[in-house]
Amino acid sequence: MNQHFFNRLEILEKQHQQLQQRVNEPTDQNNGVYQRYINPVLTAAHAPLFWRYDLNHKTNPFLIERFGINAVLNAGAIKWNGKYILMPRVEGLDRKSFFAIAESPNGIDHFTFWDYPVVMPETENPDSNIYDIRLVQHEDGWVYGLFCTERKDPAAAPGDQSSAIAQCGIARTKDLIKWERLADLKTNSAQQRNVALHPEFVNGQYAFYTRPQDSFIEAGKGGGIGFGLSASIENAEVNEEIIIDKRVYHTIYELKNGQGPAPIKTKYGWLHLAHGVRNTAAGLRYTLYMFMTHLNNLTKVIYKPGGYFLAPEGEERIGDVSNVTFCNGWIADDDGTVYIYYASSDTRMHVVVSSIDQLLDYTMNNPEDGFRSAASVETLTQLIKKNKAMEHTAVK
Ligand code: M1P
Repeated sequence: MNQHFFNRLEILEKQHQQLQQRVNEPTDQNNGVYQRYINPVLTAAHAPLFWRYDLNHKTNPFLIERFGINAVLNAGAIKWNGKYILMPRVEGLDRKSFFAIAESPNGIDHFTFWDYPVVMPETENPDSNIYDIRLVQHEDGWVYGLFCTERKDPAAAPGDQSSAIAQCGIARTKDLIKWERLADLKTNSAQQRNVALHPEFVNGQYAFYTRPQDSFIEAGKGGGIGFGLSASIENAEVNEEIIIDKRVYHTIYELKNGQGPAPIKTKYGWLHLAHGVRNTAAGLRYTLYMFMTHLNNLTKVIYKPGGYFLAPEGEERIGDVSNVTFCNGWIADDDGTVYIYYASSDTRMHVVVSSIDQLLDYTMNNPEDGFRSAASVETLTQLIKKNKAMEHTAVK
């Protein structure tokens, strides 16, 4: 009897159980738009022990971790059979990402992985890596997952082991278990990442939010978040990409931006959550921002508060790629509660809880970016004057 094996296994099982059953509490900070929570909702440590260890003491006498998980990040999200579902990018120690599904009864804690990872079929051109899925329940009856498929650049010079091509992979399902892989999205852009599918038909066609990019890392002349239509989803092809949200000098999205999850429909317009990237002396900084598009003209941005909506704080600032918040999944409940799932520093998943009313108020009433310091001072001065004026009225 290998007592060491069984002692260690008992400790591991206890730790894992405690993590899964840990109750998440709101932090004492609430900025009026959303409530942060103390604990991450999903981490590498949430991966089941039976993924990571050969649990047979004869074949693994030292109880060595055989399949390590490096990170759990950038999750798509959907409400499914009354459960809050996350479909994160699970990254092994070998750097390969794959998808797996975790469910929670309440959206803020007790996220538990399903037993098996998602088997995502390949196309005739196998993916080297797949990640960052955006899940959407489309009005055609399918649940679609749009994700980044990455392959080595066939034109890479000899010895170049890092040039890659990113494109949008498309798959669909009726049960989140069996996935049908469709052809990758075709566009006129050299590469694509951060593509999401609009939940409704537009002029009888499928509508895509795209992020054209010149190369694997650089958006370049790609310009920003694009929008385009395709008659087919089985062989999706967007021939014209209209840039609806441009990169702008001296903003939090000056270097790159990208659509987050599919937008949420409200009576005032479509609410969008996106990420913006700026450069700093310490490297790239990814924050989240919001905007709203017109209900009947999806290419028209009608509200866009200046600055970021959510940025990494505290421990969130540190990880595999530090100073990053990234969101590709949110869930709007029927009662108006909105669960926003974001990853910090390409390492773990968190939630903030908001509501449609709060997100509308924020998006429609927070000041726009004036693009100059003087404009910011003017905006601030107006707010101060308004508040000072109240000191002499009964509205206190
Ligand atoms: O490392 C930060 C993010 O970088 C990429 O996003 P983008 O294409 O907008 O730069 C993605 O690889 C994403 O997964 C990652 O979180």
